[in-house]
Amino acid sequence: MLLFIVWSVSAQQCDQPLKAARFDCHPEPSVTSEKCLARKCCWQPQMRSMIQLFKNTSSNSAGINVPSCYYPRDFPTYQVKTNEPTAFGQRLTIIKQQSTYMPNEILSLTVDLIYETAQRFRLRIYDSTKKRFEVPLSVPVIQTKVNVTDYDVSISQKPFAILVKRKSTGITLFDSSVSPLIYADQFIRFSSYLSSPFLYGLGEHRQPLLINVTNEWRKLTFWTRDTPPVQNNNLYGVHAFHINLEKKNNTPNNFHGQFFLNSNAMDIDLQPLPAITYTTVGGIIDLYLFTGPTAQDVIQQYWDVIGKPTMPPYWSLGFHLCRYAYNSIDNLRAVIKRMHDAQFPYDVQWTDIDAMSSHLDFTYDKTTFNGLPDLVRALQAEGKHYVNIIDPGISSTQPSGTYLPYDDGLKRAIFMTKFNSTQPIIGKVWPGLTAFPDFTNENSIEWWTNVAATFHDIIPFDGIWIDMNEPSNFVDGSHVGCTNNSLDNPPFVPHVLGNTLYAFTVCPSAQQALSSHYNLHNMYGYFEARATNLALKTIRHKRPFVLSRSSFAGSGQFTAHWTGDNNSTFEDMYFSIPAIISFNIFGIPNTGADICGFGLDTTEELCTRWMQLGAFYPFMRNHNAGKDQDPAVFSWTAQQIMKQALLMRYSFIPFWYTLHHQAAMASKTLVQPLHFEFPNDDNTIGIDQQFLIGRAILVSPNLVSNTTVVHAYIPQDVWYEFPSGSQVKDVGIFTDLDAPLEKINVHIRGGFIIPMQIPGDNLMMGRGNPFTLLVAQSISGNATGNLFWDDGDSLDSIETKTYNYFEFSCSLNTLTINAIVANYKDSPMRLELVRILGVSKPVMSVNVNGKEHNGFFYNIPDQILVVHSLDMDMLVQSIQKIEWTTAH
Ligand SMILES: *[C@@H]1O[C@H](CO)[C@@H](O)[C@H](O)[C@H]1NC(C)=O
Ligand SMILES: *[C@@H]1O[C@H](CO)[C@@H](O)[C@H](O)[C@H]1NC(C)=O
Ligand SMILES: *[C@@H]1O[C@H](CO)[C@@H](O)[C@H](O)[C@H]1NC(C)=O
Ligand SMILES: *[C@@H]1O[C@H](CO)[C@@H](O)[C@H](O)[C@H]1NC(C)=O
Ligand SMILES: *[C@@H]1O[C@H](CO)[C@@H](O)[C@H](O)[C@H]1NC(C)=O
Ligand SMILES: *[C@@H]1O[C@H](CO)[C@@H](O)[C@H](O)[C@H]1NC(C)=O
Ligand SMILES: *[C@@H]1O[C@H](CO)[C@@H](O)[C@H](O)[C@H]1NC(C)=O
Ligand SMILES: CC(=O)N[C@H]1CO[C@H](CO)[C@@H](O)[C@@H]1O
Repeated sequence: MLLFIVWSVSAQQCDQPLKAARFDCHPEPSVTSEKCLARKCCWQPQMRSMIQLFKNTSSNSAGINVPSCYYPRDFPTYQVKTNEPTAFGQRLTIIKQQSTYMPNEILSLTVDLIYETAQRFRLRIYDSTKKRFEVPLSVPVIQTKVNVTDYDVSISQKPFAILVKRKSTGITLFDSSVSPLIYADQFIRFSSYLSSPFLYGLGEHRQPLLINVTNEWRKLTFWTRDTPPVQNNNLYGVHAFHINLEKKNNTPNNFHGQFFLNSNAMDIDLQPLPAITYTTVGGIIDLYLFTGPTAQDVIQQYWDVIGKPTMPPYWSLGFHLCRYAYNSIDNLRAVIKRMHDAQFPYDVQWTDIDAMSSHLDFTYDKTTFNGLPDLVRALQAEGKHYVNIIDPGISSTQPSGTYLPYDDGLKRAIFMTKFNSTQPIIGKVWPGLTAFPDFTNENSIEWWTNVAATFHDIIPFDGIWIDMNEPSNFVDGSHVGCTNNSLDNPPFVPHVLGNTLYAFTVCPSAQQALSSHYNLHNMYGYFEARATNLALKTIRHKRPFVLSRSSFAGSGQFTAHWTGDNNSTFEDMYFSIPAIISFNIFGIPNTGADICGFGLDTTEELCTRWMQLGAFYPFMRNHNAGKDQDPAVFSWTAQQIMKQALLMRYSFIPFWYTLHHQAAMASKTLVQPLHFEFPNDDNTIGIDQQFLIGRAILVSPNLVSNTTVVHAYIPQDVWYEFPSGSQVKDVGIFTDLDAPLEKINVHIRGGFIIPMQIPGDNLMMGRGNPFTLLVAQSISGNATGNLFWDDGDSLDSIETKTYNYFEFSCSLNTLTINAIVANYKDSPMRLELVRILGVSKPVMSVNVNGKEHNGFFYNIPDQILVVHSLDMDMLVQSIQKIEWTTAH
């Protein structure tokens, strides 16, 4: 019977013995032979493998396996009708003779092949006659093609397919011939070969850094959703971007990237062929290929399209402290006092929704938080900063004339409206019934600025935390549900949590200024972050700090990010590392996780380990909903360890600040995996329990409870242990590093100079403190580094060139300090001490700017030269030198 069914479609056409090459013809749940054969596809039922049953992989995307219903070879698809060269490249029209299985298939399409740069190729496939929704992201528009590219594009006419190869190696980067293109109004599906089964990216999902589909079928869903970050669910953000490793014997490992510029709900399926399949319910096919060849190159090329990250204010690099349910100003005061008494460096105090009056945005509870404005001003007087939370749901039930955010919003008509109506769509969030601002409506910017400014007059907050902006809704769709039109219930629903597009959010049929919520849902957080960033600039005239939970490609231009409502477990601590590395790839490098865990109560051991790790997150915030977990609440011993971690972070801030500058100006990630720096060392593929800050600092945290060693990989290079400065002997191997509770393993890479500063009580208090340099020499005794410095808060320090920029270099026993730009002089920059690692011979004398300097010592066993008592003004705009002579 089974054979009969298979052969009934057409024996030859269904003969695909390579199961990894079968492409799913029925991605909806509960496929049957009848439904499959109705699509004229091949039916061969597959059992879930015993291994999967054994592993009990239960969730909605694990356990996906070989499709039972797959395309026959001759499944109807498009063929090229016309093909002509254009200024930007080539334009084809493709047609299909008959509809297949989805309603409203579009049978005539236009294909643009755009040769944008030598390393960037763009493929657009859209309806030849009717304009369709396109993602409102301002991407570069290229009118004229480049003549020389690193890629070759070829076209298959019949059936239509696109093939892209890397010229230098011949490796296939894209090949859509593997399965038929389906292009219907609400269902677009296409596939391509991958160059290897190794991918990075495709977020936001909780997953290890490396996506390895050597032996695995994987389904990832993209639809922003408020849910605890557990594996296999669609989460808060959408980033349909990945980096694919190209592996071929005897050629160096290259990387390329692929970005699907589409904001509709989608699934991305991966299978071991290896191949990728995109299934989206709207928009057009707008696909970018970036040819790297390094991973950093791919990331730069991607950020050229989506926008570079914002430069954060300097103070936001410090330690942030928050808690849900301080519940009273006395509790809040007690926390601030014990942090102060215990002398922890700390910069930013936050409050959560419990400080609001009845959970109303832009209010505070004048009873339980009586005196909050004064408390904020007192913090600010000490150089600290304050951030408050704002959710998008605006209460719609306050008496008219009493609640400006709603009244003014109604007047300006900036709320999302019900389908085919001018009435706001009403859902339910923390304050009860709420309307949802439409941040794609340009009038919403002025409204948001206006209500935020009014509140800023009461509490002068320094940054805004935008939460719940998936947007989250405690009732599905609205308080009266949704319509049953094709936006709310499309013919195909990706594998979203809750099985409908309106689960825990607003009806997709709701209307926004730019389009339906169906098309814009995934960008809700993006547009809110943009509006909030603009509002803060207008209100404070200073560099904005925004923290957003929901994000989309390009959100890094406006906001930082945290990984949402994790739990206090060692596993959650581990998953924070792949998440932060991935968000660096996504262009939101200023990311962190709730340190010590958000849900469940932490333990002293976990919180100690996590504070050590968190000291190396770009964004460092301890936040939770359980019992108190601020550092000052723990035992004396734990406090000392946490303080060490914080002092370590604060001493590296000049390095971090310079990295932020390079991210904003030159598209460099702050944090990256070992594999990106050591691409030809296969041991590094997928390492995600260790990471690099910039290119120079290797962090290897202990992520396992009750252990005192870390099994870590130290790549082949020169590495020095921090802070001791001794050189690591065993490199290029996995090794057990000593990691008792009081120690986080940190290594400095030879060849780099790290600018550091003596920490103050907070970053503003410490600004004028002396600087130090950590010089980690390479084998040949060389090293380079740089330092960017400005007032830390102005909007235009780059444009007006009101900053300082130094280049440091070390070679031939000489450290050169070159003040390239020295225009910011409001704060002293004195170099006090230099530590040079890897000085292999005893030092006899030291000269500073040609004069003998007696303030030095040489550590023989560890081969470290320390030059102290320098008191060197780095702002003297010239080249300054520190030289040393060694014994022969
Ligand atoms: C590409 O080649 C054409 C013809 O040779 C030339 O006119 C044009 O300037 C070149 N474009 C670029 C960007 O080099
Ligand atoms: C990828 O997966 C395969 C099959 O499960 C496994 O053998 C291999 O070690 C994995 N590779 C990496 C780099 O993790
Ligand atoms: C839109 O609303 C108008 C007036 O209420 C109604 O006549 C019309 O049928 C509605 N259209 C749709 C598509 O629901
Ligand atoms: C929505 O309409 C479809 C088709 O008209 C129907 O099958 C489905 O049951 C309806 N759903 C609801 C919730 O009314
Ligand atoms: C945290 O724990 C709760 C309760 O066990 C669970 O429901 C939730 O999914 C967990 N969250 C994560 C991120 O694992
Ligand atoms: C670690 O050791 C402590 C004390 O022996 C024990 O209570 C705890 O359960 C252990 N933690 C884990 C995760 O095994
Ligand atoms: C080290 O610096 C010297 C002098 O600047 C230069 O000649 C040499 O090429 C450098 N070596 C390396 C490995 O960069
Ligand atoms: C026990 C506990 O606190 N669980 C929480 C874990 O985190 C999720 C997401 O925030 C909460 O919903 C749970 O209540």
